[in-house]
Amino acid sequence: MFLETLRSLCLSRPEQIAIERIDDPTEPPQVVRYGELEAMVLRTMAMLRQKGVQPGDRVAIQLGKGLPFIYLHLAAMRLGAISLPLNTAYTPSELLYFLQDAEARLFFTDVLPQSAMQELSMRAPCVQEIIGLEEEAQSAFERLLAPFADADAAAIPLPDDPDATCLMIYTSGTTGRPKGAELTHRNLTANLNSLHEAWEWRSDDVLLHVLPLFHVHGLIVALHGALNAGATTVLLTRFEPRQTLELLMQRPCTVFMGVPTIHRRLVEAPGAERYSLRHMRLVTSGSDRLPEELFHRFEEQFGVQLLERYGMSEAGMILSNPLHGERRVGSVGLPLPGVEVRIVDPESGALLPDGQVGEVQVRGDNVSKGYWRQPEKTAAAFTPDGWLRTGDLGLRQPDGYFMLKGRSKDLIISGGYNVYPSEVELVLNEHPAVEASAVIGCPDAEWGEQVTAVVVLRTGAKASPEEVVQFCRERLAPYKTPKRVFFTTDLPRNALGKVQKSALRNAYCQRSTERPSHLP
Ligand code: MCA
Repeated sequence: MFLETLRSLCLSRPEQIAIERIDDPTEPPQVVRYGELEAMVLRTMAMLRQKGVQPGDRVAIQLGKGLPFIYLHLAAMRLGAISLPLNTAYTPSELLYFLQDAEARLFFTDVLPQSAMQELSMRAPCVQEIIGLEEEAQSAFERLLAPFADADAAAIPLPDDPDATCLMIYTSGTTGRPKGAELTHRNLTANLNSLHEAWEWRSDDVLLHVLPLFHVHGLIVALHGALNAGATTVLLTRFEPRQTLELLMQRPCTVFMGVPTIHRRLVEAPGAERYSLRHMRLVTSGSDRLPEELFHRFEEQFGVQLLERYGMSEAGMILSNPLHGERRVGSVGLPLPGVEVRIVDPESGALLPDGQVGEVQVRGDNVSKGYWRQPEKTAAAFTPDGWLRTGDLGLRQPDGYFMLKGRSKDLIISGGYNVYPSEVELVLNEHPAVEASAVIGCPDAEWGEQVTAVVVLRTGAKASPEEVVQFCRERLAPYKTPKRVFFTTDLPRNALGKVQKSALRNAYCQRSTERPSHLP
């Protein structure tokens, strides 16, 4: 199991550098060796235990990218509890939902002001303690751990049930509120083993980590991937293209993972032509479709070919282009070791022959057991014979490479983040002037897709696009907030009354932002 592998690495190679945290690249990094990582995780476990954390309890973590996040996450899982990472951009009303739904026992945050914490503690009484690391999280965390020695927790055995949930990642859905995908020790371990084999992780790898830690991509694929191999993670707390290129060259780094928006910002960074990444053995792209033109531009500019792969929160990594062999443009590659992938007619459930587009379905030890306290949604997510329905459409080529061809679910991917239109529409519809709304993704060079709202106002009501955006901003994380708002008098609907989003995309996506947005 992953935690066992990590503990053995910490004990056998205590001097190896696990993490170099870089906040300001002009200052020396904060270095944590594997031996220190183990000691800090043990102290954090002692602190959590003293706060009453029991196996199965949810520990919610909404902390900026740094060491306290990593210690808490690993410590919670090692106690048999469930780590629940939360996006630092979530607004208090989004947080309230997650804390209540998960019935989190503890909630660590370094982003909320005191007033918001007080309000949350009143409205989410299930949370026994909200621990605000309000100033510099690092020093506040050290003070929190001061009374605890690593020996206090050294005797706590590793969790022994591989099928116990250890991590919960909230994903939204086409209907209703977000749901927590439960990932078990077996899921995490299976995924890491697949990636270790496919990408040939090595202990002398140096990963430059620029992704957020609260998603599967940055947490499992990147951070866990490096830790599981005994490699070094250079943890850059904020992605900035020039700093990233500098570090990749000068450190030098061997592995880098990004989403297309990040790769685009790298190729477009001023002076990017001065950088070569030929020394790097693995630069991956995921979380969103990689445009063909970007694949070529990246290679021409930096001398290294991007490796595109495909995954989702419920299953970790599923398909990957090969490390050796053809990285096919426009393809997400081949099933990872231990992962089965098939293409099925979404209506009849029949297996489709190569070349035909159908739903991508996946099975393997990497796949989540389901959604937290949502037996109906869990049942709907799986076929009767145990395959996870991804909701993505794709085909298999005769030589085994898979290509994605769209989505059967109503989902927008913006800068690598999933945005479910229904969640944004629910908020828009709460606005007193809004009669109805529909949210669509419009193609966008920077973000891949741009969240766009088309709104019908109540008779006689008035609102400006800026007001509507502001209303959303107060209730939704910035990446979900519509970047453009158009007003119309009617939404196109089919005979069943369902809004025809493709008609809206045709009507609005080409419209320039300069055009007054109140015109239909
Ligand atoms: C930031 N903003 C965004 C996004 N990110 N808006 C739309 N989409 C986004 N993705 C907002 C900011 O809050 C800000 O809003 C404005 O856009 C400009 O922000 P900027 O400073 O340019 O953005 P940034 O902070 O530099 O972030 C861009 C980013 C980031 C680095 C590309 O979005 C990112 O780290 N994306 C990766 C997401 C990821 O890891 N996804 C994995 C999940 P305002 O001006 O209003 O404040 S999917 C996954 O895990 C699956 C399993 C998988 O397969 O990988």
